[in-house]
Amino acid sequence: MKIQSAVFEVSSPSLDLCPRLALPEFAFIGRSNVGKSSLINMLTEKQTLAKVSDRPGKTRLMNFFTINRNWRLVDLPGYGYAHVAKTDRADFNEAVADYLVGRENLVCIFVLIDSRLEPQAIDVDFIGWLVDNEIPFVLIFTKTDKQSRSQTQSSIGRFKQAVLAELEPPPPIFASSAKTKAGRTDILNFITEQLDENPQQPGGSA
Ligand SMILES: Nc1nc2c(ncn2[C@@H]2O[C@H](COP(=O)(O)OP(=O)(O)OP(=O)(O)O)[C@@H](O)[C@H]2O)c(=O)[nH]1
Ligand SMILES: [Mg+2]
Repeated sequence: MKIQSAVFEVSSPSLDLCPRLALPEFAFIGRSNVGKSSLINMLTEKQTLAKVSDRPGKTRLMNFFTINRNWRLVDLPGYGYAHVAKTDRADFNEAVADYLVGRENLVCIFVLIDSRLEPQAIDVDFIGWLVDNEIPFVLIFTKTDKQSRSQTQSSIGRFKQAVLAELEPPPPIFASSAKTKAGRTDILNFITEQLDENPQQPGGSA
């Protein structure tokens, strides 16, 4: 897919203030600093579209970006940072939980995982929360430029074994680097397939 336009639309603190439902949405979530905003900039090839920072907790609101005028990327606040609400299993922003459970035009949730780390409790808990709520997701292992390809592959292997072994069907998995653009084509192709299966609702409401 060619990205012809990528435009910031709105930031929202809560589900009821999110933009109208008309366009299919693809949301990015993961631990603070895992690289969500950087990945959005890499996919759109607009380095200043989403705000990137070394300081964890940069993204505090749900940020909506309209792509090619007919679908959206959504940059969600990271979990594992201050100002979060406790749920049974996970520790993250309450508005994000409302969005993930209740957003009707949400096509796909990309959960970002740092490819360099052993499975982290916070990610395992978050994935457990998605599974408990029967919310499908896709995994993207980030920052692969920081290590060798074989280190990334063994890290993904350990994650599959420790966290995903009982998941049926297993989630799709991608590996990415905002620096080298690794994963860009695969992720955009996946989004294209999903858009074909979930076309824009003509005159979508709300
Ligand atoms: N080398 C390298 N650095 C990356 C990559 N992705 C992100 N970073 C760096 O990691 C830091 C955090 O990136 P962000 O994109 O702001 O992370 P985030 O997940 O949006 O963080 P929050 O908004 O705080 O939740 C920044 O210093 C980025 O430059 C990557 O693929 N490779
Ligand atoms: Mg961010």
